[in-house]
Amino acid sequence: TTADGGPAARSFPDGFLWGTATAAYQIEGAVDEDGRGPSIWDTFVRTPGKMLVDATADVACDHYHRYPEDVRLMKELGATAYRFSISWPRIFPDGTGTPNPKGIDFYSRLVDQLLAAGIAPFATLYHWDLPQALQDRGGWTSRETPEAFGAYAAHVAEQLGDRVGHFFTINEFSNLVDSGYATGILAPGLQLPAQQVNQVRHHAVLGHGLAVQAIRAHGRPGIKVGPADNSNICVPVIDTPENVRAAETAMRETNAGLITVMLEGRYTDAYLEAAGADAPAFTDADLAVIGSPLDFVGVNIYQTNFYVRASDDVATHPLGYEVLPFQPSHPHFASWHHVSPESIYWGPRLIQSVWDPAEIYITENGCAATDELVDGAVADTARVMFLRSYLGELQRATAEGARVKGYFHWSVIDNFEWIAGYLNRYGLHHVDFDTQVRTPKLSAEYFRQVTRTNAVV
Ligand code: PNW
Repeated sequence: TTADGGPAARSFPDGFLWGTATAAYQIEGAVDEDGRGPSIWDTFVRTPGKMLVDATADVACDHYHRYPEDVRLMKELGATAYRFSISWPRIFPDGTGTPNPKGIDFYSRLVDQLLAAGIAPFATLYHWDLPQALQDRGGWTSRETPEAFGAYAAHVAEQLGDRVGHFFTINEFSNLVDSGYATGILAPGLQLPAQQVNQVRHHAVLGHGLAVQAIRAHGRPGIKVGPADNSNICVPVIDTPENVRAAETAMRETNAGLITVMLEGRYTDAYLEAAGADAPAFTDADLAVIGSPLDFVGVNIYQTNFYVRASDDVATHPLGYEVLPFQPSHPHFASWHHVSPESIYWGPRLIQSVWDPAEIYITENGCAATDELVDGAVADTARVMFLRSYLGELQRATAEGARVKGYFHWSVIDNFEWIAGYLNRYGLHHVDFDTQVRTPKLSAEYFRQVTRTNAVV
């Protein structure tokens, strides 16, 4: 409490950006319109045995036609920023070659609509929808893909870089790499041996670096760029100086092939040793590109990945940290993640203490719930609880000096949740997928109070 006994200020820094996030394939629909080419997700949803439930995103939220309404919903939330992704196969239907002007037109109209509503556009270049033509030539196993990604980034920066001030390169590197090419649970659904997976990982961070350079070369001066990674969040299970140091080491080493190499420009010794003969082929020139200076770190934070504590048993824990397994009874939301609000405190704090980036954005955070419409309303009390607890932890980070500049809630509307189809709802607004009617949930009202007061309420 404050000196006068009132509630302690739970405000965010002045100018903090409040936004929502989406991805092209999850909301747009219109998969055959205006010259869009097929992506690996169009293929994947039609491949028997891949989806948990039978669904496609051929229509999804029909956002391609309803974007003016969706921008209105964001404005009503009091949002000041919006993170969306650009569909590569709308811009280059074959992945490379001649750009399709109608593809860019859609995003150009969207950006104008956002700016007119006072909402800053933040564009993600790659949220998993690789042009199928590139997959047919090896996808991210081939060096052609990061190179094509750089060329695509250059074109987008030329076309939109006058109005879009912030770009994210790739969304969730480990899902692209490990879920796409190792476990095969996401598109393209492959299960490749370790060396090829490590090569895909290298190509993903190389593509990131090439895109960073392309955006700087082709966008307006001062344009900002960074990743939107789902870095592992390592939490000191009890806050002691030794455990915090252990968690810092765990942040570097459990993310060594991804955010660590992007921020440090080299693979850690432990990463290369663990990979052994399966290490990726790479050059020093690659590492220089991968380590291109960034303006910010964007990180999607839904949960704690590892609870860690210090260990001085070098035989079992040579890196000085021990990972504690989650208890089976640890509470869960309706989909894949644990309830772990401390993740959004420790994530920014440790990213800052380890790498000291100029700025940090929370590029996604949210939770799935069943969210049934009852008498025209959704009383999603679980999501309100989620927001209050996670935002409380984020506020604590900023109050202690973490340079977090904005927060993007996943998502503004229920949408196509990948292999779970339309089962897991993440929206602040409910979508009836038969009628496309959007209805604000109770959490939308809560979010409006947060944006209005710039504080946890
Ligand atoms: C992220 N997992 O995806 C994505 O960036 C979004 O596209 C997605 O809608 C959101 O989180 C909610 O799920 C993930 O199974 C999907 O671990 C699945 C997992 C992780 C992230």
